[in-house]
Formats: sequence, C-alpha cells, structure tokens
Amino acid sequence: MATAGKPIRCKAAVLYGFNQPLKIEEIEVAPPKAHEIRIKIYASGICHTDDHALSGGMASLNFPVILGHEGAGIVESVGPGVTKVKPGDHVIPLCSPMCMKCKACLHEDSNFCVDNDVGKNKGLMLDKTTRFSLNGKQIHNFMSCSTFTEYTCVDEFACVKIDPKANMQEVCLIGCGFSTGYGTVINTAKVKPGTTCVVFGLGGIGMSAVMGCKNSGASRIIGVDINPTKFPRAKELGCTECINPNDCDKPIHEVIVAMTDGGADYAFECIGKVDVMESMIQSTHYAYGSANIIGVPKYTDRLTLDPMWFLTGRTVQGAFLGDFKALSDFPGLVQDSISKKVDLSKLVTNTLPFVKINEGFDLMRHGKCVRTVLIMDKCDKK
Ligand code: PAD
Ligand code: ZN
Repeated sequence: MATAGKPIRCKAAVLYGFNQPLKIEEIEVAPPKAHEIRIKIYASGICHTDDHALSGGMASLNFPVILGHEGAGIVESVGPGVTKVKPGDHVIPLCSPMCMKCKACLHEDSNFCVDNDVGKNKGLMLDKTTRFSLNGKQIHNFMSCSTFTEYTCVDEFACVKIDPKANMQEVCLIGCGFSTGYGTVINTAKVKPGTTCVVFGLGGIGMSAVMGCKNSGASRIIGVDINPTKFPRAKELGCTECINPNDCDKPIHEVIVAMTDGGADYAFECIGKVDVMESMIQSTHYAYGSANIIGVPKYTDRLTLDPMWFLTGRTVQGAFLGDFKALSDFPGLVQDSISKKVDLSKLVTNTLPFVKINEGFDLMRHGKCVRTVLIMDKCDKK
C-alpha cells in the first residue's frame, strides 16, 4: 500500500489521566519495525475493562494511553520478518497475545502468555517503545493492542488472521467480550447438558456467557442483574428466568439456593464486584457447584471466603478470555459467527461513529447497551 514504510496520521482517542474524557487527537502511527504489524481498524467494541482502566481500577496505567482491546481490521503493512499475515489480510488484534514459546503458551490449559501486558500495563511494544506519538511525545498502547484508533501497530504475536467474509462490526467482539463470557462456560466450567446455570451481570460478558450456557444445553439459565432493562435480551439469548436482587427480600444467593433445590450446578460472575462474587459462589450447590469468576474487581478489593464453602465439594476458578487460545481458537469462533452458530449481532445493541466514543462509554455506564461498537470505517472489502 502507498502508506507502507511511512508514518500515518490518523484519529485516535487519547486518555491523559484517570476519569477524564477521551480526547480525539490526530496522532502519528510509525511504520512497523521487524516482526510488527500495522493494522487499519474498522470496528471496536467498548468493554467494561476499558472503563475499569480509565477509572483507576487497575493498579497502574501509563499516560497518555490509547485504550481499546476488542477490535477488527485489515493489515496495512508489515515489518521485516513477519510471516503470519500480509497486507490486506483481515485480522483481530490480540489483547491475549501468544508467543508460543513460554510455559503458559505451551501448557494445554493456559492462554496467559508471560509476555502479555495484562496487569503489568506497561503500554509498550516488546522492544519497550511505542509506535504512537503526538507532536513527538510518545503515547502508550493498551493490552498489547489499542483499538480506539484508526490505525494501530502490534507485535506479530498479538494478531490473528481471520476469514474476510466475517462482519467486522460483530467479530470484533471475539477479541474480548464474546470469547470471555462464552469461553468461560464452554472451556473453563465445561457446562453439561440438562444443568442449571446462573449468570450474574447481563452486560456484554454476561450475555455471552448466557449464549454459552444455551449452546451447552443447560436446561435452566437464571440471569441476575440490578438493571431489568437487560432481561428481554437475556431471555432472547437463552435465560429461562431473570431476577433483580433489588426486588428480593433475602440475599440473592439464598433466593437462588431456594429456587434450585440446594444450589445451581454452575455460576458465573460477570460484573467485577467482590460482594457479588461471594454471593455467586454461595449460589452454587455446596456438594458439587462450579463457581466461575470472570469480572475484574478494583485492584485493592479482596474476597472474604469461608473455607467450608469448598470443603464440601464446590470449586471456584477464574478465566482470562474464557480460556481460549486466541491464535488457534479465534479463527474457529469467527467461522461460528459466519455460520450463525453464535449470533454476535444480538450482542451489538448500539453502533456509533468512532468520534462519539465518550457517548459509547456513557451508554455502558448507564446500562443502556449490551455492547456498543465504534465504527472507524465501513468495510466493503469482502
Ligand atoms: P457491562 O457494564 O456491560 O455489564 C455489567 C452488568 O452488571 C450490567 O448489566 C450491570 O447492570 C450489572 N450489575 C452491576 N452491578 C450489579 C450487581 N450488584 N448485581 C447484579 N448485576 C449488576 O460490563 P461487561 O459485560 O463489559 O464486563 C463485565 C465484567 O467482566 C467487567 O468487570 C469486565 O472488566 C470483566 C471482563 N473480564 C474479562 C476476563 O478475561 N476475565 C474480559 C473482559 C471483561
Ligand atoms: Zn475486554
């Protein structure tokens, strides 16, 4: 492409400090160096993890930074040595990169590469620099990718090629939200047919977990949310019942234990609140319940656990990105989206032009969407 090897000037949403609005700036994206890929982003979902970072929920964040980690785009150019993709390929940038050399990447049960930036939040490429700048000042990346920008640049290990037939405005959600909720159900908990599941929190992650429970053949799927406007969509996706804890005269776990003759087979926390996580654990059956933590709490929060909750036979576990190994699993999820085995359009309740990104955050904060997807450009290149 004509832009290869040259810096690209484009719009990006820059965060300068905690709890500030994102500022649309014209930044410069340097050409990719060896083993790096520059990508034109077409669509990006807004995930609660972006707001978690923005509002100071993570222990550290280097400013200025370009957030966003749930995108889809087309490779614009590649640096020397890149073999995985070529210009023109459709891709998902990975917040869950995989080096395929470390112990975690090689472990059959892990997707948590030692070189990912999750929790470390250095905001740098592997060579400890960044390709984003504004007036010569460096801007950090986020979770190895940054998708709230018209162009991004990632290390080769943070990118996977996908089928160009996929709808970018839908499959961008495979980059984080959909994979996280759906995967925790099918890969981590391994929900069995005929069982009872409870999903706490019916945002993008929780709704994806509901889809996973439905596709796994659960016979009863109970959705829990303090925002009842989420209930119709949750029922459409598979919830058999929905409960608002604020309408209950007992703690929500007591309500669920009573409804399910001793507790659910599986429960999922998709909010990021430790008090709800404690309820979620106690809402599972004491003898065999499987409690699954997905939500990301504030870094200073701690769970208060009674060991007796587990001595009787319950298990509790957590998952990053639904335990999907992005490099090998995402192309298959994209095929599931194309074939409508999973209908990701049901998760995209709102779309907005990229420059309205702050409105998109407000929609999420006020519970007015399941997922808002920002459109950087319409993709007619199939
Ligand atoms: P969201 O804001 O779209 O949805 C959260 C939902 O929880 C909303 O519908 C709220 O109404 C509901 N809620 C809030 N408080 C309560 C409560 N006390 N009881 C019941 N319902 C409540 O967020 P999201 O779906 O984008 O993200 C959910 C969490 O998952 C968030 O903590 C995010 O950081 C985390 C996440 N984890 C991973 C991972 O890999 N583990 C990946 C991506 C996101
Ligand atoms: Zn996310």
